Amino acid sequence: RAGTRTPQIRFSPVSEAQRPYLERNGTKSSARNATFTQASFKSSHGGVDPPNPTRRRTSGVHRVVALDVTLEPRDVRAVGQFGHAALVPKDKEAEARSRWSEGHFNVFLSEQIPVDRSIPDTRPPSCAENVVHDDLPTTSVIFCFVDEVWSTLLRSVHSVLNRSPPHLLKEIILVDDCSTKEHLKEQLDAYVSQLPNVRIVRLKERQGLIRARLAGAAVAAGDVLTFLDSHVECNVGWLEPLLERVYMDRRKVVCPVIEVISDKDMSYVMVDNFQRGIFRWPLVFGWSTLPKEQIRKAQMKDSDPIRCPVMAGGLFSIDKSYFYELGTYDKGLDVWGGENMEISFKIWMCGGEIEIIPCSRVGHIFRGENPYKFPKDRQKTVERNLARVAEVWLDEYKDLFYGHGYVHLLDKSAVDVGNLTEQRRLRERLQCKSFRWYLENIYPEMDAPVVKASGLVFNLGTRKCLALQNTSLSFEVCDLNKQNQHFNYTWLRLVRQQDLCLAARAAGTSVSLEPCDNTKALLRWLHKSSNKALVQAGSLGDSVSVKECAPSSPFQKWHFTHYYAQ
Ligand code: LR7
Ligand code: MN
Repeated sequence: RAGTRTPQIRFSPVSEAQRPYLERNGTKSSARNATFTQASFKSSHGGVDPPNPTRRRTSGVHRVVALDVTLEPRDVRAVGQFGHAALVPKDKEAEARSRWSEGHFNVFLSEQIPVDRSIPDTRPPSCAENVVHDDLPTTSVIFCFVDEVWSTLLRSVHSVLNRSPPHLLKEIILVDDCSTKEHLKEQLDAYVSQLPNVRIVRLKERQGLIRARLAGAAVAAGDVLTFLDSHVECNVGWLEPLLERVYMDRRKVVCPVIEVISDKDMSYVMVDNFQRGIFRWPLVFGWSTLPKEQIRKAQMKDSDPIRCPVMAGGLFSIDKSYFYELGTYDKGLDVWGGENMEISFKIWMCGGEIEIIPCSRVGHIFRGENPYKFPKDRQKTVERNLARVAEVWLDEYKDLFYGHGYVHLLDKSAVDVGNLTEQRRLRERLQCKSFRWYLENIYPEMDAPVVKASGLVFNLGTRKCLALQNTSLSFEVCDLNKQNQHFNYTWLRLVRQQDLCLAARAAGTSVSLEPCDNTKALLRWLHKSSNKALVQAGSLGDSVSVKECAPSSPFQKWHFTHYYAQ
């Protein structure tokens, strides 16, 4: 089997002769010229502080070209070579099917494919014009894994060894998050001991990917941390463009284009250009194509960096000292999920940037299910992580998170999100901007009204409006100028005027007013609208009292002046 033979490894200190990676661009600019100093900026800009003291202003001098290992693969006739789809022979189909659950992808096929197979160079042609500096920072590549499949873990490692300039690759750190599979013990130690600069950190207890990454970062010696999932294939020239951006500005956190390695046939599939990472409520990650208008206006080339409101999470490079400046991840996040949102909001709100670099491409096996166990319930783990993120970073917008299916998390007796003091203090200390600023400036396309409806609350039966007199409710002739007739209908279904909310104590009693409290179910009102004009509130009666719902009664139909969202 091709996959199990030890491939050739090209890894040694860089020498001039051994640099097919970097091609001189003709210019004679020295490395020192490339370093931008604060003082020189000030003197050439009339004493004005630079926008970012770490930003470099000169361009690089080298082109990034393909490595020969990619162009001339060992064993050209092997299965899956060149990133082609592989086929399971008819008589092996049952075996392939039975092994699927080992990794929730075609584990059988992966094992047939060389661990150092070649894949197509999918970089946009315009990347050929891109140049990088010859004094880029070094990086530590960190793979954390739990019970990863042998062949994919090795293919991930070999793709880094074979396609990274040795002088930029400080080391590869494998963090074993307390795996139980036998092949990840002595067998892995033995294999890794033959590889240059690859080390294993073993965690005694299962930590989850967030704290496992931190264990890797803690021992990393490179200038930049590069995190990767443990089932990837780095493409030619993937590393230099990432390091170049970090070198230009250490507050840039950069991601490769994440391409698809098919879970079924292991083929390497190129993805569309101009994709960026976004989220939808309730903090669900997704991809979206940049608006055509924006591409045209900015005259963007397909090789230009793409600013992303959020990152996918698994594949990125970040300056090591900047990572620590940002307080790394919230260490209270468990196992899987939410950490991509946390670090994304933190980066943008606290002065950094997230970019996808189209000239850097890495394939990833997207799996339908997590192939490992969650120590606690999966759903509960992920939602608790997200609630931590919402509580620290979302300000008044956290109601949108809870309002989109997570109201139950507000019941503090049922869910313990843990202590958030440290996270909130960090946000304070870094003087991070508000979530509102983030939405307006980084993700303006996001439709995120803080309330669902507002204005006067018109009753179709009395043809009057709700009004707050002292601390009790009454009907008044509608008047937009009267502030006591203005209410908000929130994402958590509260009908509120400042700090007071309508409460439904019991059927037959009048509607009372109580201090607003998102955790109290008796303050929540169901307000459905099949179309925006006609509205039916569950239980407000004609004397502003609570009654049995009577869907046909006009006295139970209500209408707000403005609707922002359904
Ligand atoms: O307890 C764990 N300990 C671990 O070490 C759980 C996982 N892990 C390892 C695991 O072996 C793997 O190498 O952590 C890595 C990521 O886990 P995956 O591959 O199960 O995650 P994913 O690819 O399904 O999910 C994406 O979202 C995650 C949210 O926590 C992480 O940020 C993943 O890194 C991230 N993956 C990507 O961004 C790749 C592109 C996917 C997309 C979109
Ligand atoms: Mn993954």
